[in-house]
Amino acid sequence: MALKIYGIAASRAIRPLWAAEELGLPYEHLRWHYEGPETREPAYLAINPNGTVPAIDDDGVVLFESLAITLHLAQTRPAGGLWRDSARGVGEIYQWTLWAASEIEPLARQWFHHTSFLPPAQRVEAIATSAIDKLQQRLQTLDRHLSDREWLLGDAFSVADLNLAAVLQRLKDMARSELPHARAWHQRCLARPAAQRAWALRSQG
Ligand SMILES: N[C@@H](CCC(=O)N[C@@H](CS)C(=O)NCC(=O)O)C(=O)O
Repeated sequence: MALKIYGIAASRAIRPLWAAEELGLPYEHLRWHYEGPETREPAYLAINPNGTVPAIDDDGVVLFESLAITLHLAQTRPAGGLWRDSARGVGEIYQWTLWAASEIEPLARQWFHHTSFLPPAQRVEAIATSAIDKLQQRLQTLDRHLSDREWLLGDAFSVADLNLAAVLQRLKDMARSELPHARAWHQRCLARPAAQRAWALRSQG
């Protein structure tokens, strides 16, 4: 098959899986766990030297970094509707994707690790509290932006929505205020049939 997606769905591999489902792409899903053993083998390290998931091999284009992968899939299949052909549209796709990666994901990760993921003895409450507090101001920014539009770029779903919604997958648990527009947008994103199909893969490992 032309497109291979490496990594179990219960990982950041959900992002390329969701993108592939949105675009209607046939793909081979290599359900490898981020703890190994396959991702520790030289054959996988030649694909992703970080040893992390996800990675893809798109007919010879080999990439790691989940959000770079979704951008690549969207851009190379413009008929799929996730990309834009205007300078403004492309700029906004990068803006929201980099905002997700740099302003949201590190804080969301700190909060999740220090409330749930790490063994209790390794959790530091002060790190979780500081992260969740900083996130609130950014979530308010998102809520204001979405107050007069359905999707990040306006009236149609794009890869920017996919990327930010996936990074904010625990939005409901992270929000400390009403955030009506952000919550409604997040529900719209996750209710999409392609998102549902991708998330269903998580129960299959
Ligand atoms: N920034 C990378 C992070 C990749 C990453 O850390 N993936 C986790 C799974 S969600 C992983 O493979 N962890 C295993 C490890 O760090 O060894 C991306 O977005 O693709």
